[in-house]
Amino acid sequence: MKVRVCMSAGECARVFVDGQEVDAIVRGEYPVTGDWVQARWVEPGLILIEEIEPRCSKIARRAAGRSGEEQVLAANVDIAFIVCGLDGDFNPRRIERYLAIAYDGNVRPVVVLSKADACADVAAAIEQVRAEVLLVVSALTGEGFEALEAMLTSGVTAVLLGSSGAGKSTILNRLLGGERQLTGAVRESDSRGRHTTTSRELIFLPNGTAIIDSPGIREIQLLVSDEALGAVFDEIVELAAACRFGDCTHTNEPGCAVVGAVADDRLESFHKLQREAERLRGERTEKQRWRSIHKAQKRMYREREYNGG
Ligand SMILES: Nc1nc2c(ncn2[C@@H]2O[C@H](COP(=O)(O)OP(=O)(O)O)[C@@H](O)[C@H]2O)c(=O)[nH]1
Ligand SMILES: [Mg+2]
Ligand SMILES: [Zn+2]
Repeated sequence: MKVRVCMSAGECARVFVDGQEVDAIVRGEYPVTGDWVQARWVEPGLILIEEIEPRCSKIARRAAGRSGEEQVLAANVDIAFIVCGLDGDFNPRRIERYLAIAYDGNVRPVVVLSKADACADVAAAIEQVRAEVLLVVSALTGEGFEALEAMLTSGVTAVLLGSSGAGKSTILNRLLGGERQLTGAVRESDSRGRHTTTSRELIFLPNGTAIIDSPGIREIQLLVSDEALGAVFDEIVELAAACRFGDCTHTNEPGCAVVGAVADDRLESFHKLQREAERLRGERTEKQRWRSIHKAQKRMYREREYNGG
């Protein structure tokens, strides 16, 4: 049977079977929250996950640590709410990173500027964000929730992205009308990265919308395509068509149509993310190359053993 994963922790997971959460064990590749999987009962109350269905979309980043691999955080997501507080959390550059991740994973991004009640000049903040869809909300007053709820129709899967303290769980609680997710006060210097939300978990709103609340992602390294970056910085791509040189890097070339037309910090951000994505993609292919060499080597040794040395 085909069921959906609502929580994943390596070899163990939880899945939805007929609206009930059931424990599961995994044979083979580990699934992530939101995955559809082929599974069967092994005993009452325990499911065996045998195979992961191909993913339609994903939220992924470069894994922390040295592996350099892609780490998928959530699968089969329709909308990514990129939550950014209009308090000290506000950071347009971070929003650009999340936008790139969403576009790269084939997920529709919606920027949600939260804690509107805590901001004196919302218009000035909006001015600094470029997004196809942008909502301003306050979980305290309920401002903006009508627009938010209008996007959450039955059958939709949404994920809440944003740094720790952005207000994700508070938004989810208000949508649920209860206290399902733990919320926590913003820690001033959260250097050890303890999060109040500890696991990505898929839960359902009463109308059938699936929502994945994620713990604040501390480090978001961009393992994304140039196309995804182009979607984030679409105005730069558009302007670049008028640059004198086809391979203009928009740094110091004569006849550049981008420099001067785009805010300096935004162009700087574009260059920075482009360099980062290029570097990480390069590292990844290098790692893959070595891995396949090692595999081939092992195969060779094995064959030699079979053939008597
Ligand atoms: N003033 C104000 N504070 C909020 C709002 N939403 C969340 N907060 C506060 O921000 C802090 C972090 O919220 P939380 O939902 O736990 O953030 P998360 O880490 O993104 O899940 C908590 O102290 C909340 O009370 C809001 O709309 N207005
Ligand atoms: Mg939270
Ligand atoms: Zn240029």
